[in-house]
Amino acid sequence: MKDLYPSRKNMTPEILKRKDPVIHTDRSKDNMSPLTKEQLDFYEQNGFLQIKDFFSKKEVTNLQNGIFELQESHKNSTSEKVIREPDSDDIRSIFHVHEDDNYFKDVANDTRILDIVNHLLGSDVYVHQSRINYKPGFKGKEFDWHSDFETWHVEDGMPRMRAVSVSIALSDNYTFNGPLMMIPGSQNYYVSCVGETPEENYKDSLKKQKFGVPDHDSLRWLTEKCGGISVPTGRAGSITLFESNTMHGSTSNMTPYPRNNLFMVFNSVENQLVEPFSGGKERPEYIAVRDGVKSLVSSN
Ligand code: 6CS
Ligand code: FE
Repeated sequence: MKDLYPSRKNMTPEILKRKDPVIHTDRSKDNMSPLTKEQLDFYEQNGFLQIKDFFSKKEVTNLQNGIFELQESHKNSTSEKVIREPDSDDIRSIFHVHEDDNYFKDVANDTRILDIVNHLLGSDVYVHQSRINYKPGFKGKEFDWHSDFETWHVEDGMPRMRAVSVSIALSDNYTFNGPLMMIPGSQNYYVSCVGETPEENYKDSLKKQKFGVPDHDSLRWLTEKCGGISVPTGRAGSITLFESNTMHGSTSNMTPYPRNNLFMVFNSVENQLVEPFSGGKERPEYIAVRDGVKSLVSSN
C-alpha cells in the first residue's frame, strides 16, 4: 500500500499537509450527530473537543474503583501490558483494558460515545488501543510532544488519519498536574520525523518516546502557524476527544495530585491496520488491535 504519510525515513524533518478530512461525515449531515454544529466546528478547526461532566458522579466512582483495583492487582505484575515509570516502579500505564475489565468494557460500548465517534469517523468503529495512564503524584513522568497517528502509521500500519482518541479524566485535571496539552489546528499538518524505528521500539517508547518526537523547529512552526497551546483542564468525568494526528504531550507531575486518564482509541473499520510502514515487525495485540477487531454497535 502506498505510504501517504512517510516518516522516520529521511535525514531531515518535513511538514506535510494532511490528506484526510478531519470529520469524515459530510458537514451537510451535522444534524445526524449528537454534537452541536458549534462542537463539530470546534473539533474540525482545533483537532480536539472537550465535553465537561460527560460521565455522572456514580459512573466516575465506578471507573475510579476499576482503575485503582487494577493498579493494586498489578502492583507486582510482570505482564507486558503494565508499563512502569522510567525511573521508579510506579505504574505509568496499563494497556488493553477494554476487554479485560467490566468497568471499561462498558465504556468501549457506550453508545453515547459511539454515536459521536461514528459520526466523526463516518463509519462503524472498533477499539484500536485502550490504556490507563496513571501519571501518579510526584512520580508521573512526561509524554513528549507527538502525533499518535505518526506512531500508529509507522509502527502499526494505520493507513489513514481516521481514528479518534477519547481521553476520560478519572481525576481532576489541573493546569499543574501534567494535563494533556494540544496544539490546536496541528491535526492539519503531518510532521515527518527523522530517525529509523528500532526493533521492539515499544519496549522503550511507552516509557519515554524518542522516535516520532518532532524536532524543535517543527514544533515552533506548528505553534506559530496554528493556535499556540491549549490545555483542556476539567473535573473527573470530563472527556476530551482528539483527532489521531493532533500534536499533543504532557509534562511530568511534581504535585501530590495524580492525573489518572482512561484512553479509548477508536479506529474506523475501513482503516484497519496493514503492515507497519516502518517495514518492521507488528507491535503486540495489546498495543495495536489486529486479531481482535470487533465492530462496535452504536444506537444509530
Ligand atoms: O505508541 C503508542 O501507541 C502510544 N504512545 C503515545 C505516546 N501515545 C499514543 C499511545 O499511547
Ligand atoms: Fe499520545
